[in-house]
Amino acid sequence: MKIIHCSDLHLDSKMETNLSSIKAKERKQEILNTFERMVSYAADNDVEAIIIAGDLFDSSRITNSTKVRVLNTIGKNKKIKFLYLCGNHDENNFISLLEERPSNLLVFDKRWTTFEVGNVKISGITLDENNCNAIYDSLNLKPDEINIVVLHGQISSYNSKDKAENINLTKLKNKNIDYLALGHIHEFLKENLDKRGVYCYSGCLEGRGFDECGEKGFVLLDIDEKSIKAEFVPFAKRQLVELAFDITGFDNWFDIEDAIIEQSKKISKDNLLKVTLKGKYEIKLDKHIEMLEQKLEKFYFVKVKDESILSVKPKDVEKDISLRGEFIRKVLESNLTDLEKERTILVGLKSLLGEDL
Ligand SMILES: [Mn+2]
Repeated sequence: MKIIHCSDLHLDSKMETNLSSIKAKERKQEILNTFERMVSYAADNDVEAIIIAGDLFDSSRITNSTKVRVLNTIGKNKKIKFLYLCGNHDENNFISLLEERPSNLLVFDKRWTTFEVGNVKISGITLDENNCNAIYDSLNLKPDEINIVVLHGQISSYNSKDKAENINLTKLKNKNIDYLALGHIHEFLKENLDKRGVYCYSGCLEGRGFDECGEKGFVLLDIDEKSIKAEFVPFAKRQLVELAFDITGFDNWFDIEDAIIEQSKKISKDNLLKVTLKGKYEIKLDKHIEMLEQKLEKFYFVKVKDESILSVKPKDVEKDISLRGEFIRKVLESNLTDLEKERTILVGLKSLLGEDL
């Protein structure tokens, strides 16, 4: 029997951090499309249940069109049970405002609730300040059953007092859990919980910002009479990719561009790309960041971030008796940070040369 574990879809996210408003709208639709595509995958592959481990929506404000599409998708796939646990972003408004809930949309609440799917018992609880310390003692799972537990929060191994979003892994050991389906962290992670079970974050379905780089998708659980096999399925329409490039030792900008363009060839143009320049460069290197961005325009989105640092050593200018040399020596001797020294020298030199700042 098959079950999907997903989480952190954050439907209706604004997506405006990097993108133009047109692309932000498009990306917003794509996240919803990926949710629908996942449900089609489930229908085509005889998946019996989809566990949504929180943060289906980004905030309590949900547009009507998104609500209608989600409800339609659930409603027209009656063979699939949707087991939904609210996350810290959901605020329960989706469920509480529904006039009629599709019969296959099953919702966990603030007490332990257990749903049966085939031979599997799936238990979950929405954490809050009142229940977060008591959930461990009140969880009783039978050793001879296959048990999945659903939670949304940050794992920790210690008992932190009142933080409702903390999940104490130590206290979940030896509780007869076979698979702990987690939401909250946007990256896939699967580790052993104890001798019997594993804990797993599915990660989000689509990355939104460059803090969510790499493959995104869901976890497919394949369950027989005794055990659960869990496999990550990459499913995102687009990935966010960061390409770090060290420019140390280059004295020609065009060589840097060529090398970056060469490296970018292995990245699909459907992805969002961030190129980060690292390392140190010398004053004679003339950088053309915007030109590089234009040359990488085939990507769905591209930005070049310059984190490289100007390297001017005192000995480079010790014999320079011009105003320029005197200026650089003064800056290098100052108490400024390396980054501030770099900026000051660049601005100062441009000004000495009479260029626009
Ligand atoms: Mn989330």
